[in-house]
Formats: sequence, structure tokens, C-alpha cells
Amino acid sequence: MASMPTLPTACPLDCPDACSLAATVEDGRLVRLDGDHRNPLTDGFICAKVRSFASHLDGPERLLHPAVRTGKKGEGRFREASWDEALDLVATRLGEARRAHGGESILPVSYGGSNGLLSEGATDARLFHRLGASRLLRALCVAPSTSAHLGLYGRMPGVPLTAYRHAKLIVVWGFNPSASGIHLIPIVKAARAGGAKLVVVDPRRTPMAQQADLHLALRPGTDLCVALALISWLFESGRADLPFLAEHTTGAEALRERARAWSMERAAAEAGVPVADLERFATLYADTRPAVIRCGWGLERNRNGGSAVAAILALPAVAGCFGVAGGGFTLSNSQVIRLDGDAAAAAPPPSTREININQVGRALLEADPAVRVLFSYNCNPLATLPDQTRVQQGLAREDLFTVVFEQSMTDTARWADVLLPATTFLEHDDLTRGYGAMVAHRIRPVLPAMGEARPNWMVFEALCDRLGLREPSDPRGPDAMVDAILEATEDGRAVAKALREDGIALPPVGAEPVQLRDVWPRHEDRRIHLCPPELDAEAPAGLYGYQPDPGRPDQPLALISPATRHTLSSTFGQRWREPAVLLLHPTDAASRGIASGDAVRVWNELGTVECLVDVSDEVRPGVAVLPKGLWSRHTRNGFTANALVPDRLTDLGGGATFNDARVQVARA
Ligand SMILES: Nc1nc2c(c(=O)[nH]1)N[C@H]1C(S)=C(S)[C@@H](COP(=O)(O)OP(=O)(O)OC[C@H]3O[C@@H](n4cnc5c(=O)[nH]c(N)nc54)[C@H](O)[C@@H]3O)O[C@H]1N2
Ligand SMILES: Nc1nc2c(c(=O)[nH]1)N[C@H]1C(S)=C(S)[C@@H](COP(=O)(O)OP(=O)(O)OC[C@H]3O[C@@H](n4cnc5c(=O)[nH]c(N)nc54)[C@H](O)[C@@H]3O)O[C@H]1N2
Ligand SMILES: [Mo]
Repeated sequence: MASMPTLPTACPLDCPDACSLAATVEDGRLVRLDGDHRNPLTDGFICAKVRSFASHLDGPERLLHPAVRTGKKGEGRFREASWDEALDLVATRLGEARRAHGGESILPVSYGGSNGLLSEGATDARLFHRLGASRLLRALCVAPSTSAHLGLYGRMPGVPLTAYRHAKLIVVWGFNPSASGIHLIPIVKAARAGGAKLVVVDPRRTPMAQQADLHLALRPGTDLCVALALISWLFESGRADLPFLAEHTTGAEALRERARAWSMERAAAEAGVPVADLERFATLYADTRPAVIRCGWGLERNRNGGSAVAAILALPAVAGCFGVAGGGFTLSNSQVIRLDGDAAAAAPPPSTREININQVGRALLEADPAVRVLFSYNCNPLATLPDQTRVQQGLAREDLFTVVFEQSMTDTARWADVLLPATTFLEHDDLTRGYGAMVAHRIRPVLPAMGEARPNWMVFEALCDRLGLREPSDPRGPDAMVDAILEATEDGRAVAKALREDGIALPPVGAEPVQLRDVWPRHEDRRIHLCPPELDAEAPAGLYGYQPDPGRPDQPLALISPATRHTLSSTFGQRWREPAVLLLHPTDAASRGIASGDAVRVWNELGTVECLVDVSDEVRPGVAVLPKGLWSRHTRNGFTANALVPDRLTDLGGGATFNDARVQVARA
């Protein structure tokens, strides 16, 4: 049988790998979605979540028509409306709120969704900036890491994941590729076949940790202690690369001074790991070249997250790992191809108040002037933001008008006053970049929009028009917006032709740039700033200052909520049928008389979650795991890990402290 022709597209979901895809479409229906080989990292294979995208596309929860609430708030009862009626209503309420209470009474909330430059920060920014709405500090994820990366390296591109094949030591630190970026797995495997050693730093025995030569199962939030102990050991044992530090860095002495407090013994005690393991890690790191660190995101989600990432990123500088293929670090590669997304918005941000996305619950209940209109898009706030109880209390306010622009009937959507149906990436245009894979994709629709769903750019453009906020110089429509973005930067101009012709572009610096050979710290002096004053001023305990565990005797367990392969954040949660399971170590279970399969209560002062338990030594003692991305249907009482997550912020960047939840557990 002749194979059916495929259409090229790419996955814009919030994952580092940015798969290039081939869609088989017949009579306007998706027959098959698979990887293609244009992206050298993803090279033809994709995750199960996106392979089965068809069930997200037209599953029972897909929103197909605009709708207006008929039942009580949160009941999820709606009647269908025309786009004209829905947009008129939204525009009227936005206009009224601005007139009566000022633009700041409008709060747009957006985050992961489709990570494209047309879906986010484009016509949406045009609308909300011109309304003078409250600005959202989008610090839900990667904020502390970005602060550290920016402060030390000016966001220098990382080691390409494909170049890990050259490494002889791979350190996977707070990253779980089995869920969050599967394409690293075969590369690590190939490097190991060539003799590379593998170290994994993670409170859980992840599938990658199972294969590791060394697994440091530290307590959550203690990465800073471990990294500083390694730094101090490198300096004090004469293994630091002093000539490199003198030539390419500033602040090395200050870093050395701050690290001195962390002996191997002290760090091992704080992290709850054997000293011998720390010493083995240090020796491997000092002796093996090329050595690369894959710094993930799990370690940033606590009070020490920013300093921890900074200390980890300082390691390759102190040990002298740069300048060779497969040596250095990888954090986010989103800035490898520099594009100016704002060019599509053509609207500078106003100087209105800023609300941290991690404190939306608090803002809905307490902000002055009060939030009157909440506009949620590319986000499922009730499922994914900290302090779920307060987010829900906020959504329940009778005097709040809530617009939810969504693909699916999410937990948040059920609280909407108006629902607007959004297209998926198979149905709309976009321009995206990977933050692991070093590629940009121009996405074009491969399917007609389902039902009456519309792309973000179109809906926000229509609202701008209705509110009289359109300006003649606005780039209109996807092609004009993409052109504006590509023309605004040197990198954009360099990759424009490839994007237009092939739908994919590799970075202008080449596919596999080497750190401190081909790419340099993006500071004016091209040096690594190991102790940047701005970070020092921001961190409550100073940069590299450790803040102790927030646990209390009545909340002795650290609850972490990492990614799983079933969902992408909460996207696809509607397809995950099994009830949520809390992972607990046998010691912690035994002392509470808990066995696998029991129903348990997990609680702290912020809330309670009722779910099932699985007893397993996959997680270290003192730590409980309940995945991120759950929907209310997955637990017995409708609350998820986020109900236990404080809305306190990380030391740098105002980030979320998801893994600083401290809880007690008992049989239900
Ligand atoms: N399938 C799937 N893929 C995804 C996502 C998803 O939800 N599902 N999410 C996407 C998004 S938005 C992001 S940001 C990335 C996240 O990708 P990851 O970097 O993998 O982030 P997490 O899953 O939060 O945590 C990674 C690991 O850190 C560990 N961890 C938790 N606390 C600590 C700590 O204090 N120290 C250390 N060393 N480790 C710790 C966790 O046990 C976990 O194994 O993945 C993206 N890809
Ligand atoms: N407990 C806990 N919670 C966490 C985390 C954790 O580690 N622990 N991790 C956090 C992290 S890393 C992240 S990044 C956040 C992500 O949090 P969110 O940004 O809320 O991400 P999703 O849950 O994927 O929700 C995105 C929504 O956008 C919709 N969407 C997708 N594309 C479009 C589009 O083009 N237009 C419109 N209008 N809608 C679209 C999807 O249907 C989906 O419902 O979650 C955070 N939440
Ligand atoms: Mo994220």
C-alpha cells in the first residue's frame, strides 16, 4: 500500500525537545501523528502523549463553541453562544471594568499552553497593554533558573543535547528525561556504551537514576549545599582551574569564600547522603573530561532554587570543563536563536502594577484595586498554580468576571463566565523555539479548526478591534506577525529563509556550538560573573546563602510534585483515567501504619488532599511524591498537590516553591 503523504509540523508544547512532526491527514481528519527527522535531536521519535493527540483534538472535553455560564459559578453549566455574542460580552466587560475601576482591575493569566510567539506575548499583549491591565510576572517556571543563568552567563547557549555523545561524564541534576524530555535517553545510553559515567542527583530513583554509576538521593532543596561543597573541595584540594578562572571569570574569590562554609561532611549531613558518595562525585567531576551537567528544573522549585542553580552553573567554570565538545552545562536553550516576540505585539508594556502568577489566588482575594476581570488563556490556573484553595476561592467570587480561553473543559474552565474555544497547534499558525533542542519551527495549520475554535492571535485581534485599540502600524494576521518577529533581530533575519522554506531553522551559531569556544557569556566583558551583585542583592540570604528546610515537627515530609509522562503540566489530564497515587518510602509508611493501596489524607495548613498511596523505596525517606498536572477528578476530595503548595517565592526571580510543600500523611 502506498503511504499517504504527510504534512510537516512541530510540537509547540512546553517541553524542551520541540519535536518536528509529520501529520497524516485525510479528508480534514488526523489519521496519524509521528516524528520526522528535521530536528536532529528528536530525529523521528516522539512521546506517547503527542502521538495520541487525536484524542485531545476531538475528545469529549474539547471545547468547540463559545459558551456563556448558565449555572452557578463553578458548576460547569453553560449555553452555546455565537462568537459575536461572546466577543461583544467580553469586550463590554473589559471596557466597563477599565472605565469604572481602572485598567489594573483586569488581570490576564497565561502560561504554558502552546509555547509560540503568536500564541503568547503577541496580540494578547497588544490588547492587555493598551487596556492598561495589571501585568503578570510569568514566574511559574524557570524564573529562578533564568535569573541565575542570566546573572552568571547572560543566558549563554548550553551544550547541545546531541553533543552529550562526546561526554565522558554526564551529570543529570534535577531532571527526569523519562517524563520531561525523552530524547536525551538514547544519547546518554550511547555515551555510556562509549564509556561515559553517569551521575544523577534526584530525591527519587528515576529510571535514569536506576542506570547511574552514582545516584545522590538528596533531600529536596539541598542542592545548594552539595554544589557549594563540590566547589569548595575543588578549590581547597587544588583541583580548581585557576588560570581559567583568572582569564574568563569575575567573582571567583567571593564564590570560594562563600563555599568554604560547606565541607563535604556538613553538606552530606544537610542533604542526607553518604559523605563517601559526595566525595566520589567530586572526584569523578574533577577527573573526567569532557564533563557535562544537564541542569533540570526540579531543583529550582524551592526557597534555595536560584542560588542552587547558580552554584551548579558555577561548577564547570571552577573545574575548567569548557572549550571542548560535550563539556560544560545545559540549562535552557531558548535564547540560542534570539527572536523578538514583542515585534508581533507592537505595544510597549505599560507601567501598571505587576502581579506574580504564583500569587494569583492571593491577588484575586486581596489586591487593591480589586481584580474585576480575570482572563485566562494558555493556562489552567486552578490545576497548576500554588495555593489552589485560594485560587478556587478567588474564582468563586461573584463579583469577578472570568473569561477562559481554552481547548478543553479544564477545572479552571468550569469556573468561567464566558468560555472561548481555542485551536490546537495542528489547527493554527505559530512560530516556536525549543528550550532544549536548538531549533525554531514555523508551524502552519495542517487541519481545519474543529468546531468554531479560533487561534489566540485572531481572538485578541478581534477584541482589540471591538475596543477601538487597533493601531494602523499593527502587523495583522500570522504572516505579517511572523515577518515582524523575524525582521526585528539579526538571528531572526539569519534564519528567516530556512523557516520559510523548510519550516525549521537551526541556530546561526551552528548546530553544535561549544561553550567558550563558539559561544561566550553574553556579558559585555564576555566573562562568567560568578558573584553578580544584582543576584546578591536580590536573594534574601545573599547569593549562595542557604535557607534551611521549612519543615515543622507536625509537617515532617517534603512533598514534591514532578512531571509525569501522562500529562504535560495539566494538558492531557482529561485522558488520564487512574486515580492519583502518593509515593511514600517504606519507613515513612510503616511508622504511620500505611500500606500500598490504602487511602490517605495528605495535609498542611493550606489544604488537604485525599488519594491512594503506593509504598516504594523509589523515593528517599522523608519525601512524598504526588505528580503535577492532576485534575480534580484524580483525587477523592478534588484537591491536588497544588493545594499544599505555599505561595512563597524562590530566592531569585520570584519563582514558585512547588517542592517546598511540607506535609503530614495519615490513613484516611
Ligand atoms: N511528560 C511531561 N513532560 C514535560 C512536562 C510534563 O509535565 N510532563 N513539563 C514540561 C515543563 S513545563 C517543564 S518545566 C519540564 C520540567 O522537567 P524536569 O526538569 O524534569 O522537572 P520536574 O519534573 O519538576 O523535576 C525533575 C526532577 O527533579 C526532582 N527534584 C525535585 N526536587 C528536587 C530537588 O530539590 N533537587 C533535585 N536535585 N531534584 C529534585 C524530581 O524528583 C524530578 O525527578 O518538563 C517539560 N516536559
Ligand atoms: N504542583 C506543581 N504544579 C506545577 C508544577 C510543579 O512542578 N508542581 N510545575 C509548573 C510548571 S513547570 C509549569 S510550566 C506550569 C504550567 O502550567 P499551565 O500553564 O497551566 O500549563 P497547562 O496545565 O499545560 O495548561 C495550559 C492550558 O493551555 C491550553 N492551551 C494550549 N494551547 C493553547 C492555545 O493555543 N490557546 C489557548 N487559549 N489555550 C491553549 C491547554 O489546553 C491547557 O489547558 O505548571 C506548574 N505547576
Ligand atoms: Mo515548566
